[in-house]
Amino acid sequence: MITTLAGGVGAAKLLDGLSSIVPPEKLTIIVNTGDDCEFHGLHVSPDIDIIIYTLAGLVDEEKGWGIKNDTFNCLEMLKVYGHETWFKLGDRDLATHIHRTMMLRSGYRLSEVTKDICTRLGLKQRIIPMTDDYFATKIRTDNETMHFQEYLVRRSSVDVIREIVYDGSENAKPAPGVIESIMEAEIVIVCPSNPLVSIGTILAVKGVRQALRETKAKKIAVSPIIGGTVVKGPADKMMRYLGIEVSALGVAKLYADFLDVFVMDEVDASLVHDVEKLGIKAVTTNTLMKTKDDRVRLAKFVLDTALTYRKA
Ligand code: FO1
Repeated sequence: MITTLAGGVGAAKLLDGLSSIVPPEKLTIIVNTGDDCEFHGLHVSPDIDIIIYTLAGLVDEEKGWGIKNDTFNCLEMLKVYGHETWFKLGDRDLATHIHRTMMLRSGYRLSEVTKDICTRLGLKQRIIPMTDDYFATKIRTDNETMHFQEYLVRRSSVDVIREIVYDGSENAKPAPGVIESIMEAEIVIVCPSNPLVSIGTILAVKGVRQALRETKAKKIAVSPIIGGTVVKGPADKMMRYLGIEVSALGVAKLYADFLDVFVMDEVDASLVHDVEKLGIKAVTTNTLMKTKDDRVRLAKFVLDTALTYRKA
């Protein structure tokens, strides 16, 4: 069994590669829900949807989120009615949020709704939200505290960050299957996602970090930082503002208490020695995933490395 910790676009690409080589029933994907937000009365789970749409072949590949060839008629009409439309929800995408919200209002948990959406879209991988409980990632600046989507999308990540707030983390319990899938896995893969607001949120859910320390699984992570910058998203800016070294080494330090193996890009080969001083085996390869072949090649590399290191 392979269990993965995942954020949005970067994770979805690696998971797409993994899905080409791992039977779906052997793959569990634990997904960040700190980005979840309510828009127009609907519960939107961006990272869950990015992963589901990617694995179902529905995603808008250019943007990495949303559904390909979607239209935005509903949003245009909402704008006529004076509603804010900075978060671009396509017409077909809206159907997912309507379905999710209806099920949640009928009393189903987010994990049950996610399973239902996966089944209806023909996915056999086990996709689990990190928690069924309220959990919202918020960004504190000098003047205000705002939801992560407001910081990321509405304000294009321009603000100076003072603190990341994991609102709800004190009460949020892991969703059914989260701890079990970590404890029972042979390999746990930490996807190349934002270490603070995608993976950091999952690690902030009660018991997850402890499970990662205790599991007998081989734990391997792929760095989202390549040569000091990020492929997509604000991870580098966020790390800088919070005084964390913006490098693969900075990411490795955040995972050092549980990680066995760290996969970095070839351009970061000079950091191998420093990562290994943390007690983590460091390996390098080309980690950019521009094509489907890149996704499959990196997924194979991660699996082979985890298995090789197990035998050593
Ligand atoms: N990202 C944007 O930059 N702009 C958007 O308008 C936007 C809409 C959106 C709608 C549905 C969805 O599932 C994701 C969407 N995203 C959008 C992506 C999302 O904000 C982030 O990339 C993730 O939360 C981070 O993983």
